[in-house]
Amino acid sequence: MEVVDKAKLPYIYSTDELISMFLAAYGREEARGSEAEPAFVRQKRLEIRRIVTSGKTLAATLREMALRMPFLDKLHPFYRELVDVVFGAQSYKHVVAKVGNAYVAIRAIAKEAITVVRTAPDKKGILEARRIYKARIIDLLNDLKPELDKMREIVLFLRKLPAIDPNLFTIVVAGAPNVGKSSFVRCVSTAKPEVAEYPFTTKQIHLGHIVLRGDKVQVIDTPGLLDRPLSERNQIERQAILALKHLAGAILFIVDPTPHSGYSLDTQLNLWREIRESFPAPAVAVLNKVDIATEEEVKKARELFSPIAEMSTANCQGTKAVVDYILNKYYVPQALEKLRATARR
Ligand SMILES: Nc1nc2c(ncn2[C@@H]2O[C@H](COP(=O)(O)OP(=O)(O)OP(=O)(O)O)[C@@H](O)[C@H]2O)c(=O)[nH]1
Ligand SMILES: [Mg+2]
Repeated sequence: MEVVDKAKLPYIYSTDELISMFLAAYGREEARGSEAEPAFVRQKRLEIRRIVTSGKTLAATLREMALRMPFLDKLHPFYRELVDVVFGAQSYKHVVAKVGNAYVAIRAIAKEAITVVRTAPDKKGILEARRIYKARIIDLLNDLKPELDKMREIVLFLRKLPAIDPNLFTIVVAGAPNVGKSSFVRCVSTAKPEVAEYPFTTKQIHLGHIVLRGDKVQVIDTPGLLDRPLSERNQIERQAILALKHLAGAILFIVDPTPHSGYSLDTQLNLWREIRESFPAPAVAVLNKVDIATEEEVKKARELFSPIAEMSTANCQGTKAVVDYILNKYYVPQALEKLRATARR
């Protein structure tokens, strides 16, 4: 499934820029042909060339813009859903189709203008045809303004999307604020985590990668996203958060059994329940900060969360075991299944 290829996204010209481009292409054509020809014939020929060139230039530009927009139906659901939340899938398709199809109208306008020029009885007729041709094209471009503006907005949005590869197995890190999520991503990432913007939050996500035997998996920490109940979100934010479900190979829920984070075990338990209900991916809980947790605190948290492991992200103790557990349990079977599927083909 396709990922948004930012390098391939088109530059979106504004109506004004397109009008300038059109007029420049029109003006570029110079008189050619033999001096022996009557001036009127030469003028008609030049006019027709100007109409053809300017029409073709404009039509090709509009088409190219539309063709380079990501094809929504082929886009990975993670990206498709984000685009849908912001712009609406129908609206997106409409905008792209309208810009892409403008060439049909341009061609028709040019064809009519050429006929009028051909049959013009005198110089005045040619000038009149030219005036009408230019005016019609400019009208058409002005009509396209809302779509061009929208398209530019869409491209800006797509350029800002985080460089998440939804085709990689992804561990999504969740948990109340301050429990050690970012520390965990730092502990297990092979390189320094990248920071990216996530739609609708001023917050950023941290994107780490784990390279194992030539294979790569993604770890993402989502500050401000998976740390509060969905019921506290507005509709748009909720949808944007739920788009994460298309990524998660597994969810790692980090619990702070100590009072250190400032969130009680009850609060964390509610969040844990909600995340398990809202996301289809398998979720596992793990206890953190065992370096400072009392035996009593750990015991209580164990009972409530049935964690798969205990760790301390302050010194990265036990974090590798957590990753190994998740990969062995959820990634390896999936990778093997993929391998078998390829072998069967
Ligand atoms: N003692 C101890 N402190 C820890 C441990 N892990 C994290 N901390 C501390 O807890 C605080 C929060 O850690 P972060 O990794 O930023 O936690 P977070 O969940 O990413 O926090 P937010 O992004 O604010 O939600 C920091 O002051 C860490 O130094 C741990 O294992 N032991
Ligand atoms: Mg953090």
